[in-house]
Amino acid sequence: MRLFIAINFTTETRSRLLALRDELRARSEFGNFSAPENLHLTLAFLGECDAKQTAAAKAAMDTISFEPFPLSIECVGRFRRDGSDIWWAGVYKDRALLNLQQSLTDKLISEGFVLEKRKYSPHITLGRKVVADASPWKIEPFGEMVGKIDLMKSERIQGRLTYTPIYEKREN
Ligand code: 2AM
Repeated sequence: MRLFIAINFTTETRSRLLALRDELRARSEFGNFSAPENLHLTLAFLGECDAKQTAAAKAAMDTISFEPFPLSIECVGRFRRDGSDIWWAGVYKDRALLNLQQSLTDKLISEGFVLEKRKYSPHITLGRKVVADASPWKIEPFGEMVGKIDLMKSERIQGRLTYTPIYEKREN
């Protein structure tokens, strides 16, 4: 199973993200844009996991603790790629979010996972392979309180990228 740990959003936040996605799409010549149900914020990408690793990921989630914290979406930006870019909604680097991501990744590493070493850059992917006549822009911030993180399974079902929550950890 291909797994990652993420924050999922309320219907309200999701629809505001969709409006950003649509604005981006309107300015684009081309792009694979995220399906509404696929909008999320990744905390850690685990990759292909067997049953033992899946159990270890759940154990890591169980051992961390966090208080509810505000998540704020503040801009639309991109990662430059040759010819086409990944566009995303940028998330404010709130101390509580960074602490949660750090304690989770520390725990996962101690459980034996090999994780990406790049500095965490919290983003919600809106589109991939995007060719757009646009520059990153700031938005009126919006967001929600976060009180839960999910272990997500990623798979292709009839060619469609599908993410399914398989385990959750709530604030405590
Ligand atoms: P992305 O949106 O920037 O591609 C599921 O693929 C989630 O895990 C996505 O949010 C994706 O981020 C993230 N992810 C992080 N590292 C990844 C990797 N090496 N391969 C695929 N997805 C990765």
